[in-house]
Amino acid sequence: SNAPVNVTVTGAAGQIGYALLFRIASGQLLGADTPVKLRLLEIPQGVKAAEGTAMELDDCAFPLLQGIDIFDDPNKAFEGANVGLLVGARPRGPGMERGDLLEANGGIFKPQGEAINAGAADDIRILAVGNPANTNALIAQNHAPDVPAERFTAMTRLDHNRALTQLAKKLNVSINDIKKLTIWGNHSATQYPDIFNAEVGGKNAAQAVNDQTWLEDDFIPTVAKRGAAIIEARGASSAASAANAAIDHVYDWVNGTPEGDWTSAAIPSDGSYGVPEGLISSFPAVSKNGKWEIVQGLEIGEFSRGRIDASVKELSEERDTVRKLGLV
Ligand code: NAX
Repeated sequence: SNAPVNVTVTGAAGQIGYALLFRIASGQLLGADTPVKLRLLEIPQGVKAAEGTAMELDDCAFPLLQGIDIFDDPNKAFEGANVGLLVGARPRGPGMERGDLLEANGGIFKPQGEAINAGAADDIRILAVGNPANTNALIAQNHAPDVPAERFTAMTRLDHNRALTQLAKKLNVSINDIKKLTIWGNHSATQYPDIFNAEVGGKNAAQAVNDQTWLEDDFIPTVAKRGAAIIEARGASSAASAANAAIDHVYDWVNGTPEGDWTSAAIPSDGSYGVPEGLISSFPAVSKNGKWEIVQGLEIGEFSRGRIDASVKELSEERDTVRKLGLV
């Protein structure tokens, strides 16, 4: 008898959308007791495919799914939204510079931010998945001045999950033995997966690995370039794993992270760890009472400092670019 939660998904007809919607409708996004209503946003050319996916969702007869509406207007799609998964984005085309990419995505995330500001529910929570995810989240946030800034987040959970598996394989342990791993910075090739504060079976993970060459030449590039490796192998970019990470991020945000561990989420910086205030940067994060908090007081060694600073510098540059374009 819980009230249904309105979940708006943009880019619903895309490949991540296809991997995501069935899991939301089955209760994995919010929990097995929470009914959901889906609000799908597509561009006009994508509406028919979204209708096809909606037919399949109907055919699953999910007990928790209380409705599906499809829109090509962001103002309608975000009306009453409690959760917004911003998946649809403009991919980098041939010859496109980073500035062009940011500008093209500004054309998507600015009106979506305005629509969120105008019509979303008071408890709206936003996760930007579409790339460049951190800066897209920043653009939307800047056009939703009435929504608390902390409600705008971007996804680095896929990077976090990738790092967990790589570390577990190296140490020949279970995923469940690893705690307190962190992805810092931008969801891009500059991201920094940090094992220096991580634990394996209660011991320090970096000491357990004790192999700086593996760390620098194998682990970090494998995690950071995993997206490209998936494209190379699959002939298409990560979809089911990206959808899975979006589910993990929102589930933890709403339901809380487990005691004695943290996860990684790109959330607005309060200046912690030298990350300029306001940047939506990945941090070690716990969720308590429905809010993300940055884990404080971690020791950052010289190696980590350099890597974090490099990724944060890239985020600052992206912010400068979208400022010049008048998008934030
Ligand atoms: P697809 O191209 O399969 O789907 C994107 C969908 O978005 C399309 O159906 C398109 O019609 C729709 N769309 C475009 N503009 C829209 C708008 N203004 N409003 C609503 N819908 C719109 O891409 P897919 O593989 O699903 O990936 C989606 C995004 O996720 C990409 O930007 C991709 O780079 C990003 N990713 C982010 C990841 C992360 O970890 N943060 C990992 C996976 C993925 O690469």
